[in-house]
Amino acid sequence: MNIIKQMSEQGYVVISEVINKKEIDIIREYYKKILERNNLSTLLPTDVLKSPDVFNTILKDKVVTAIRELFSRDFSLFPNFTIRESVYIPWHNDAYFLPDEVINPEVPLQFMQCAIYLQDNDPELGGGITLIPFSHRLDQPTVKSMLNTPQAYEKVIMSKAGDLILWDNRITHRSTYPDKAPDNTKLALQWTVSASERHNESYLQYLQDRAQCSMHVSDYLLKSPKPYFADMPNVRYPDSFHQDSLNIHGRSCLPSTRVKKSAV
Ligand SMILES: O=C(O)CCC(=O)C(=O)O
Repeated sequence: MNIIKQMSEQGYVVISEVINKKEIDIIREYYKKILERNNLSTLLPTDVLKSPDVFNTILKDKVVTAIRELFSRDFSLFPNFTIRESVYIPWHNDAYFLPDEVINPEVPLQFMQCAIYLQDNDPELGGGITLIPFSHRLDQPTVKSMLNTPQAYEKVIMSKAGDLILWDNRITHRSTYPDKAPDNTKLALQWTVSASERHNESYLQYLQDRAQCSMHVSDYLLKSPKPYFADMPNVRYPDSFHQDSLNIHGRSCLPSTRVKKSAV
C-alpha cells in the first residue's frame, strides 16, 4: 500500500530507518547533556535548535519527502519540536482542541504528529505508540464507545529505533505501556506539521495556552511540560536557528516550508 492510501485508510504510517544507530546515539547523548543542566524531561525547543545534529534530523530528505508526499504540498513546521523522556500517555486524540473543521472525520489530512522513537517498540517493554487504526475517520461518540473495550481495536505499532511514525492528529492513540522495566530510557524526537496555514494561528494559540493551563491529557502528567510550552515564543526564524540548519533550509530541502517567524 502506498503511504498516502495507508494514511488515509489507517491514519498512520511508519517510515523505516530515517536515522541510524550513530545518529540515535548522538540524540540520546545530547538529551542526557541538556537534562543534566536543566532537569527537564521535555526538552525546550530552543535547546533542540542549538544542536544542528538533533534539529536537522527533522529536515532530513527522507523525513521532508514523506511529509510532503502525504500532504501533497509544502507544509508548516510548528515550534513544538522536542525530545521527550519516558512519556506514558493514556488514550487521547490530539485534534479535539482544534476547530471543528479540523476534527471532522470527513475532511482531508491537515495536521500530523511526527515521532522518531529512539528505541524499538515492544508490547512488554514499551518504547513507542499503540493506536486504533481508522479512528481518525470516526466520530467522537463511536470512539468513546470503542474505548470501553480498546483491546478489541488497538494496534501496537512495532516500530524500530530510528523509524519515523507519522499519524493523523485525529487518530486515537496512547503510549505503549511497559509491563516490565525497559532496559533503556524511552526517548522520542517529536514535532507537529500542518498542510495548510488556515488553522495554524489557532494551533499556535493552543500551544501558547498550554503554558498556563492544563488542557491536553499529557499536561496532567507528573512532570509538567509547561516550561516547554513557555519556551515556544523564543523560537524565531531565522534568529534562533543555527547556521547549519539555515543552510539546509536555504539549500533546497525545505524551499518553501513555512517555519513560523514568530512562534506564538
Ligand atoms: O510517545 C508517546 O508515548 C505518546 C505520544 C503522544 O501520544 C502524543 O505526542 O500525542
